Amino acid sequence: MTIDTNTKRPIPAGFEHAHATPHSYAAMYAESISDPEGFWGREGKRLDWIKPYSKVKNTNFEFGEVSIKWFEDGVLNACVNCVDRHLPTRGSQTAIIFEPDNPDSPARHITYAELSEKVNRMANVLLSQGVVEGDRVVLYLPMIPEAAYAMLACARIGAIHSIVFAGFSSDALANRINDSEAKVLITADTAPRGGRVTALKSNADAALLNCSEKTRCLVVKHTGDQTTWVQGRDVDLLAQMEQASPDCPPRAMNAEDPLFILYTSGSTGRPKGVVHSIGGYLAFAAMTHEYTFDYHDGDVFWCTADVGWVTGHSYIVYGPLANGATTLMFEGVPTFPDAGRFWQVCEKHKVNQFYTAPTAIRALMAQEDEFVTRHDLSSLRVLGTVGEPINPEAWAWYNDVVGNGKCPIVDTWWQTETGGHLLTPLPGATETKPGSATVPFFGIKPVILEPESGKLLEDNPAEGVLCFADSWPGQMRTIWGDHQRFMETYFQQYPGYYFTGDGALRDEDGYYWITGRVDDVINVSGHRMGTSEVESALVAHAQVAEAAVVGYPHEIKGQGIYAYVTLMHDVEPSDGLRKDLETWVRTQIGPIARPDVIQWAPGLPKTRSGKIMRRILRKIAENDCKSLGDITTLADPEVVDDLIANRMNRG
Ligand code: 6R9
Repeated sequence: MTIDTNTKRPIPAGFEHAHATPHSYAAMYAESISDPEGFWGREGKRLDWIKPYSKVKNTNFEFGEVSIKWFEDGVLNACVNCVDRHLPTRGSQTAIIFEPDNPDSPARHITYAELSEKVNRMANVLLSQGVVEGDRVVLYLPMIPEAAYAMLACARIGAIHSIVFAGFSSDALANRINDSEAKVLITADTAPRGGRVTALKSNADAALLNCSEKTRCLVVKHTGDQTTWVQGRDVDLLAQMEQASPDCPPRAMNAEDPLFILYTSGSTGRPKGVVHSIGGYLAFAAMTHEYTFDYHDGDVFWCTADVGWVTGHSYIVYGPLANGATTLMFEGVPTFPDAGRFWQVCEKHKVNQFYTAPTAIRALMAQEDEFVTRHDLSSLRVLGTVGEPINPEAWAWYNDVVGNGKCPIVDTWWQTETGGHLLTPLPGATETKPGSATVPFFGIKPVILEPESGKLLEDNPAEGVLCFADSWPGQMRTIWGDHQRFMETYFQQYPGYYFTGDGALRDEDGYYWITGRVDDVINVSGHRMGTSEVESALVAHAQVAEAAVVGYPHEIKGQGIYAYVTLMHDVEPSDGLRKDLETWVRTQIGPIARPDVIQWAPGLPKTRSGKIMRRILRKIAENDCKSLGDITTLADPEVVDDLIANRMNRG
């Protein structure tokens, strides 16, 4: 069955009173573009300010002078906005529903009053450990409420949190602790996920061997599993919280002070510490959460991402809590104990908005529909996706089988750098097309440029690189410790624009379709991975001389990791060595970076100037060997024949 992707799907019934309707979207969007000061000046008021701002927007995209400031003289506290201000009206409302990995363990409902108490206590523990305003605190935690407490506790005292995804290895963790010069690491003993257990604390121990001796380690005893304990360095966080006062005055922070750092992969070099600041980020996360999901008071909102990624920051913690929502935190995985878990949890907690990644949808779609249909999903109103393009088949299954044709699908395009949604349908306002992220959010000015010349393509249809012509409050402010790299990465290639690294097509209706990354970043199950990171890990192995990594189409993951490896001259390839390299990359970066395919390459195709021709390697990995294009510039064209003859994922 081919799916018609070009005809707009009407807005389902029941969204007549949505926050945005076709008419109001058009009017509000027009205003947001013609008068950003007025528009955002009003929207900024969705937050509580200790001292209101008098300036709204002060942004400059000019290379060499890039500077992004919103609400710059305003004073506020993010934690107060997510917790304290809800207490008078919502103290006994559930703020966080915690659904544990094991379906037989009871769920926990944490009210706003309890959230306040925990966060205040944790903030006091941080203060007692010497953490002061501006200090960095690295979080290496499972999907447990303590992760949200820790984020908010940092925000309360003006410390900057940096979450490292619990699936990253100890080496990756150490790099991030060192780059951010963190004073404190917060981790947990062990993390159950999908019935398996990750030894977080022992990874943390290994990481801390390579960090400053002064780094303290606060440990959440979550499972109670035995771990080693370093006297004087390790602190039992929950025990300390019990001793601590439940009252910690919030720090008055400037809108432009950093709220968090989140490391993300780029096309070159080490992961970049993306810096988001308090006022603009929080206002944007709250506003997008409300409009994109048509969130209303009393709704139960579930974003299945991990807090280690930006999606978890904006749409598990900051956006929903700023809006006084009930947000669900799920410790487990979609397929444990079986492929019905997501839907069982939706039914159990009467979830209204459900937000997940295409990779999860594809994995579940491959199972019997009965895993879905045996559950009562009538509470669902809006379904969201994020992280990678959704293929029309997965979109249709999500729409028909999960949403029963009644739930608008919001395909939200955004990035760690953007803080929140930039391209997305709004449930009551935008007719959808399967696979398209549709139209810009309020205040967002997307453009398509010709990749080579940078020429602005104004007519429809247009295909090229996706850039943005002006700033929005949730935009990242800098790369931690390297503003020059920030400017070079995002503002140099196409002067005057923010460059996303994505390619896109704008169709006759003005709808945007993301065509994928145009740089050396691949997207594995919605996780961003720099091919250069995997290459660096491989060449760090004693038996590897050279490596080149590309993405190739993978049925479930979207993209798989394909590594071409040249061994040292005296090393023989073997299956044992292949396994060794897989394990090696896991320990260097983490399981998500493990190559799906390792092909032994006696040589790599290079230009005469020594540049690896990835275009050719991509084609071979895709089994598209007939259209290799021009290979006459290669120093040694024969290596290509060998690579084709020995390609690995035949099919
Ligand atoms: C939020 C998040 C960002 C990259 C981005 C793009 C891809 C995200 C997408 C999408 C197509 C969507 N991406 N959402 N591609 N359709 N709806 O995922 O942030 O981890 O920084 O990744 O993900 O390629 O540039 P991040």
